[in-house]
Amino acid sequence: MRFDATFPQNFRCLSVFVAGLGLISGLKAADATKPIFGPTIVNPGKPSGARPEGMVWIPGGEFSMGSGDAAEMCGTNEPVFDAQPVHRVYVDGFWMDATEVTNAQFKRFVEATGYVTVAERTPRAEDFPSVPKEMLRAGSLVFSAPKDAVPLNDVSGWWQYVSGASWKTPDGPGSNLVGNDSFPVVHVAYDDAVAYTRWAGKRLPTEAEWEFAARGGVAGLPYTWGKDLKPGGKWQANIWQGHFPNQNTGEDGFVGLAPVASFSTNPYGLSDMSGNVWEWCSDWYRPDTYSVLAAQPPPARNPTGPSESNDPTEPGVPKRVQRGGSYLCTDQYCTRYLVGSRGRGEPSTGSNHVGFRCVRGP
Ligand SMILES: [Cu+2]
Repeated sequence: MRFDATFPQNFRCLSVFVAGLGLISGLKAADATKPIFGPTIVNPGKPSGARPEGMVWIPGGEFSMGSGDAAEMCGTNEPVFDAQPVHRVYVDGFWMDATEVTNAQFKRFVEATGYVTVAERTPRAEDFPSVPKEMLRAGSLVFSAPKDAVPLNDVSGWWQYVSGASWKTPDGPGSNLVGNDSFPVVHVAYDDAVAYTRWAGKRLPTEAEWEFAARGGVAGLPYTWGKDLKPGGKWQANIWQGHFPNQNTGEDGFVGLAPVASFSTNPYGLSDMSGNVWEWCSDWYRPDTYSVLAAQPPPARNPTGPSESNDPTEPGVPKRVQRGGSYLCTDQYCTRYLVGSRGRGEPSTGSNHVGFRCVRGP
């Protein structure tokens, strides 16, 4: 539900906030002992074809997928049980965009096709019968830092539905993309991302492909770059420093979004697999996806996710998986920039911290 009079309740998972842990039924807390990550067994060989522009080869193979740290959290003290248990998964090799899709790339797509994104379309009264007509305005969610500290259990303290906000006016009417060609495109709904991938002859990654790629062939590390948050005192990703959500010190070099590839790449040559913007994956979201796979003989081969979504924190609202966290991630609120953790979003809901990247077969 991109637009609804009950805002902000339906937008909770944008950043990704979840209240009511008690609602997550059927999930058990992880054992006190750490889950064991097996080695990553990388497929040999390379594709014979030429490397597609802007993409890197992800060899695929077998790896341990999931989060090893039950202390990871999202929202006010919600541990990431949905990323457990760690289980064995196999994925075939594929090409992946080295960076998040940029404004310049998305602009070429829109110019070639005339595509109008979900955020630019005026919501139809018949789709939102309970919403007063005057509130049916095209727009999207924009992060807006409050002046002072606010309670972290109410996302309306920092998310605003801005009429007229879209990929080309990311902060709302009057804003533009001048100088921002190499920034990740934002305010893209799931359908917008899929439309772009089709035009580009690509597709969205599955969640398993995304995590295999993000781990860079290395097993069981918490971050895409290794085991320490700030090796050598240096930030490795565009996340939040300061006090969330009212004060961002920009210690990593960026207060808001960063141009893609502003930080070191992972071993596969991928940029920003942690932080900057959340990235859409093709799987439906369910918190029990991993426990279902873990109960089957390993490894799960090229998993594509459950056949339908279920998010017990918002019953009836379908969700697609998002991965990687964003520039708003912080240990004070949401640690889902960690490589094994998961996010999700309602497919028609974009915001200024959600984007995507594409993959394609060899
Ligand atoms: Cu986060």
